[in-house]
Amino acid sequence: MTSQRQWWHSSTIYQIYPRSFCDSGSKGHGDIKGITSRLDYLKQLGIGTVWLCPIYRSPQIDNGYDISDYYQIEPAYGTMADFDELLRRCHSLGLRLIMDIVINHTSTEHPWFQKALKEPDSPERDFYIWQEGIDGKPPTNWQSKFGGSAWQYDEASKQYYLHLFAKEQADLNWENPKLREQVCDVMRFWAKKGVDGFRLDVINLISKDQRFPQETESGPQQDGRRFYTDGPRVHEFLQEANREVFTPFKLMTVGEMSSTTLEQCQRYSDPDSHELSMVFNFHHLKVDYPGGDKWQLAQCDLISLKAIFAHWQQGLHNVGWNALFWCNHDQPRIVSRFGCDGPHRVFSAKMLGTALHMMQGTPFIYQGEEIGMTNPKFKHLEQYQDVETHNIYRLKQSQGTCHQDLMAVIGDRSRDNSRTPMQWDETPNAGFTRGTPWLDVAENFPEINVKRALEDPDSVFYHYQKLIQLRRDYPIITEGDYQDLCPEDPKSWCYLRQYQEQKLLVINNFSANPIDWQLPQSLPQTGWQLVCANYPGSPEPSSAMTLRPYESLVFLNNGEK
Ligand code: TEU
Repeated sequence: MTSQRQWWHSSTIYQIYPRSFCDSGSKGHGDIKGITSRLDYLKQLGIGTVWLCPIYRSPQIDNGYDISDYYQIEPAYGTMADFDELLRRCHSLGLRLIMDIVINHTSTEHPWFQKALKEPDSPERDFYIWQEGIDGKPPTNWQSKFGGSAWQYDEASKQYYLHLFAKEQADLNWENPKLREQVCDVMRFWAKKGVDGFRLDVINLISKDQRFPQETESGPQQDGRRFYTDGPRVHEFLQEANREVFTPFKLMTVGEMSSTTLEQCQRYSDPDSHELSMVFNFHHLKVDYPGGDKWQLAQCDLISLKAIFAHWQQGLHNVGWNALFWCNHDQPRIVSRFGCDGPHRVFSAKMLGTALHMMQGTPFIYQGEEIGMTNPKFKHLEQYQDVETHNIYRLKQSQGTCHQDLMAVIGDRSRDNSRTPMQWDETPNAGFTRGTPWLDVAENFPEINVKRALEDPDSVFYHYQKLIQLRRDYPIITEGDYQDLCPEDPKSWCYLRQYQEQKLLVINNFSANPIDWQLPQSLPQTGWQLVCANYPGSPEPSSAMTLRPYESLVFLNNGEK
């Protein structure tokens, strides 16, 4: 890699899910004006960049990941003037703004798809992926990520179109150069407005194997994905987009990579490849999926989690660039998942933040994570709104799983766990809206909310603020290498970062019990300075220490003799 540091190497990014962030009125869902009204709060947290989930016009089947017009703002969220004002306010506060762009598919309400459907001879027909069925069955046995076949039959033309997600999200045909031009035009439009970059939705799925083979293997991950994940022309397509848009407009880009590999991500994010700035991968968020199945319950396997981070930290060091994240709008809340959302909530939320933020990469904070928001533990199926949750419920129920078991697994795994409204204060609806919220607010909002967090110097908020500041203050966090000090320990996660003469030691107790811990003989026994902790009065590291439940300690050693 040609190492040249860019602003995003040391920036921390905050993800906003507009529907659930802040309603400036009484509509019941968030809007752009609501976001603008909260920028001072984000500035106080210390983040450098905002990632805005889709705010384009959309029928909202998948909350905006089904775009019907890339050039318009969704009216429910406001107007283009509201967006321009948001961007201006971000920049005037010294915050950057990156947009989420969904270009693997469009809504079936997009005029391109409507034309493709109604005028099969139009050029737009080939903007999508159409195939003949085989003996009255879909062209392949590929499965949609949201359950069921990935193909939808069109009676009029007697052909099927591909949808890797909901049937209302038709996959675009990137083989068509005219379509690629249109996509570049869309990105150029937003770049010209002055946005600072893009988060590219499922970008490693854009190139499909044109032979459209059948899946012949079985298992939860054997759903046809190997024929379109990191597909044959994906690097070529990204290099083209980079040449046309990303480089000319100096954009930062983060690609969402579904079921990818380290080798692929080295290519995507190596500056010499001229593709993307960085990558999200999800391997660390599958350590509680038994056999790769999201819809089966299991605990976090810490040994596997550490092995995955070591693989990615070392594999991208001096090669490409990682995005670091625990949470997003598709994942359950991390404190409920790998921490404790009961008595140890605050300690475990801080520990998880520290474990992640002290690694190499660009950290992403998902709204509410910085105050330790939890899964809502909904009791009724009707409380869930997510298209995936309802599809899976229907599918599993038809296969014989009982309601109670389904509610347990959805309670842990539904994407709505992270989509409940942001908890601002203790007033009705947590201060999120003056109307009826589109998704219920978690019942714990009187205790867990921004107002209380800001009043409490020991809150998760101030710990995250500190983590963000440490990244600014200590280049070792951005630059250092990574070594796991106890990969086989099932309860603690301790790693060492080294940069020039400096060492950063990060010690985390991942359990609710005290554990003994020893400073390895191979490390200096003195000279450690505490830079971050989640309990008061923390000692120097030593050969015999007891770590308290979910304790987390970070020490710096400047290597002075
Ligand atoms: O998600 C891609 C994706 O594959 C997952 O995170 C997905 O939600 C999960 O595998 C389902 O179990 C992106 C967006 O982040 C998500 O919100 C969209 O629904 C999806 O793409 C389609 O655009």
